[in-house]
Amino acid sequence: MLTKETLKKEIEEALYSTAGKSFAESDLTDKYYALGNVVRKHTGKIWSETGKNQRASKAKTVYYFSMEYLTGKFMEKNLEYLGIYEVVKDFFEDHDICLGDLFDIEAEPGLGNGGLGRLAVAFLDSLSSMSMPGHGYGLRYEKGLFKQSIENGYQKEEPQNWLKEQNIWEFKRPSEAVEVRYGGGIQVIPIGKKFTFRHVDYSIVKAVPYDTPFIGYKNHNVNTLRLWSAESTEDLNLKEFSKGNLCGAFNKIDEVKSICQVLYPDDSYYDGKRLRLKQEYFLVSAGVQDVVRKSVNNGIPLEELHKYTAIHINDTHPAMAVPELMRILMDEYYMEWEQAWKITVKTCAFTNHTLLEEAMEKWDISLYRDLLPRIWQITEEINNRFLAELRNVHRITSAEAMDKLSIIHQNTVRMVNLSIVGSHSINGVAKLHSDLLKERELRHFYNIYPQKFNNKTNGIIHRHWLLSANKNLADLTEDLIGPGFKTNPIQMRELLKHSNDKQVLDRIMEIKHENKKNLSKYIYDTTGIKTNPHGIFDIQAKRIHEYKRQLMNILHVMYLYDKLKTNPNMDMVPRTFIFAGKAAPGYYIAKEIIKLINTVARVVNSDLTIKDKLKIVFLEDYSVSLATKMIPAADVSEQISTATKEASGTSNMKYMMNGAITLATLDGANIEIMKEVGENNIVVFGLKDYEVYDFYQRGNYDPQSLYFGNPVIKETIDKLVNGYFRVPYGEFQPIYDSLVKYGDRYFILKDFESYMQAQRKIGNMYRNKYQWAEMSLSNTACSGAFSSDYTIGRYANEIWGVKTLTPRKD
Ligand code: 26Y
Repeated sequence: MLTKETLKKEIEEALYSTAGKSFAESDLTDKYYALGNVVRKHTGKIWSETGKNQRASKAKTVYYFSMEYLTGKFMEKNLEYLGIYEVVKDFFEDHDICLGDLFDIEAEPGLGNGGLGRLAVAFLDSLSSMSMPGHGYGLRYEKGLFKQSIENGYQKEEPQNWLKEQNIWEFKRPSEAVEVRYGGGIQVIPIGKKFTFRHVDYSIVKAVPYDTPFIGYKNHNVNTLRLWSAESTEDLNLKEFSKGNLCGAFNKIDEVKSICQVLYPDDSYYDGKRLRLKQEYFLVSAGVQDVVRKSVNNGIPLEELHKYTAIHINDTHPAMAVPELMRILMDEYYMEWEQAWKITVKTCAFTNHTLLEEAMEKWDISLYRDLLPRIWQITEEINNRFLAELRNVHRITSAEAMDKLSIIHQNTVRMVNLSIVGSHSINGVAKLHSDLLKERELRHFYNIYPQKFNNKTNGIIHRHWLLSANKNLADLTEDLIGPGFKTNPIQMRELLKHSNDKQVLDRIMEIKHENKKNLSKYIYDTTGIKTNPHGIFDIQAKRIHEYKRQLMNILHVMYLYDKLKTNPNMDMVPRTFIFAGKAAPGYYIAKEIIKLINTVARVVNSDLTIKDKLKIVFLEDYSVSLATKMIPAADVSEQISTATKEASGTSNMKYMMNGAITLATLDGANIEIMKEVGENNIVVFGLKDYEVYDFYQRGNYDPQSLYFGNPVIKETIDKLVNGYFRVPYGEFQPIYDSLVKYGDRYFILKDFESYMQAQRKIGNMYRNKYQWAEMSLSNTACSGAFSSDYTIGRYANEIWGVKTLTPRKD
């Protein structure tokens, strides 16, 4: 137990060593670093003990490979998970310092785009909190996802320089650096009747690991997130330098450094860039080399690697882990192909996160071969043997099937195919998504490898989204059902016993109101917009993408505004529609949608005639921290993607946990949310998956007939182009065209009527306070099933074969 007195001493000592100042002399930033040092010290011993325990037990360990990690800030979480939050808070309060102000100093690492990166962090959190041996590998991007600002309604991007100040959570480990090789050629060297392959004339990039401790929740366990950074092996090119060519002397270094310069900001459009391929191989090669080295050092026989080690491939981005592991086993440990292949497939597992065709990675052979000649050779051989297996074992004769299955196709390497062939497990991220993989998108693979396919519905960190983000709701829950739900969140169902208790329902509404007031203040401070916390807070915060249909949301707001204009005394619950999210910098229509939201917001928010019944807010620079402020304040959670397009969604689960009512299409995990909470506690609308596929198949979707046939739709859509919003001529023409001229790919017009109806239903339900509060309580109560602890339990059991390892204290 850390007492306040000991803490005081530790902070004072840390201040002397990190800032050379006494407590009285130090400023807030000094104190933040000193506190960080204290946390590092308390973490260090547990970290070392966890490592020793894991190595000594030789317990099976999973290595999670991901190009993205959206960690959020660490200080608050680390204090909570170490169990020292209260004493630290107490100590600083004694000095009139609010912990929140200290937390604000930390830069947030935005090393991910959205759902996939946040899920990776949830998994590390759960692995560590359940004392399972599991560690992450990723890249230490110098610049995370760009910082978004809104200027004149448009998105502006700036580099996010999260490493500008010192990052106290990372530990550089130069002695564990490895070499990654690019380019060059392959020599075939005969040895007796066999061959070995020698990679020659390659260039080397040094991969230096930076480790961040991932602390488990009050369980004396600390795992590791290892992020690799690229360094040049030579300081500078001396030849060029001595010739006086200073630029040339630094060229190579710049080229090397570019590998970890920046995270690609696209999460739905694959564009085959050479630097991205370099990044992916950098992660994979450094990581797999590290895994093999650790195994060998720990006395694990490589012939049995799969019994001790699992490698997880988070979407196809790290798919080259398959040929890289083959390369190491064969070229460095002289294993035969057949044996290496068995081990590789048993070691690797793969998660698919999207069905969108345009997000599928397919590398040009020429690029792949030139940059990674040995990986190309191995990939080609994997494919040759796979095609032979299809013919000889699976007796496939259809050219169409062969064509769909082949890893190499029309001068490209299909990374989904490589991942499936090289893994023993392929999972989707929600039931519908996994079913669609089996029945549609990957059915040819399912036909030959049915046993590989499975579902693992995503999950969220309930410790973050409930215990930390909504302390009042967590406290109420604890008062009502005891503390068991904190480590076993399914117990939250016991809240249902209190569904009819008016006192409890009053308290639920009170807590929500408090949260809304806090968000209102944030909105006012950052945008100057006044919002009414007595009305409905309706939130859609996520990446801006056509399939997520922020456009449908804002079109409905335009419709409401029109109704209010015609009838300013219309009896309606005041509503605030809140948006947040980044658009990929090259995604033109998505950026236009941001401009549209801000344009509508400017007109509506300044219109005094509608008496504050409608407000629209776009909060800039969405991040984990901002989500933490927004989600607890939501009454309505907008999860309105076109059916079949959102693989799972995870924010849907976070809102549910915080008692928001989901306004949902039957897509992704929304379907499972409905099953958990019951049809009466969610509002669903829109086309179903099979209806969408039906339209595709028949090719008979006709948005124009809806446009011309439905006056409400026509009048609303026409406002995009008829000068109503006083924007430059043609500004929103592309949006209009996407709906009316180019076929409305995401069925916005088709679903519009039923979306309006669903919104009407929401408005009516909100008028009945106790009915609403009861629904809210049910949502929180039933959300425990979506804790990532359960998801990880299933990955561990059914895919990885990883078990809880009781922590040991030395
Ligand atoms: C290849 C490149 C263009 C690319 C980069 C990032 C492709 C995809 C991504 C990220 C995808 C992503 O975040 N997908 C989301 O994963 C979540 C976690 O499984 C799902 O909940 C969500 O539905 C899905 O869109």
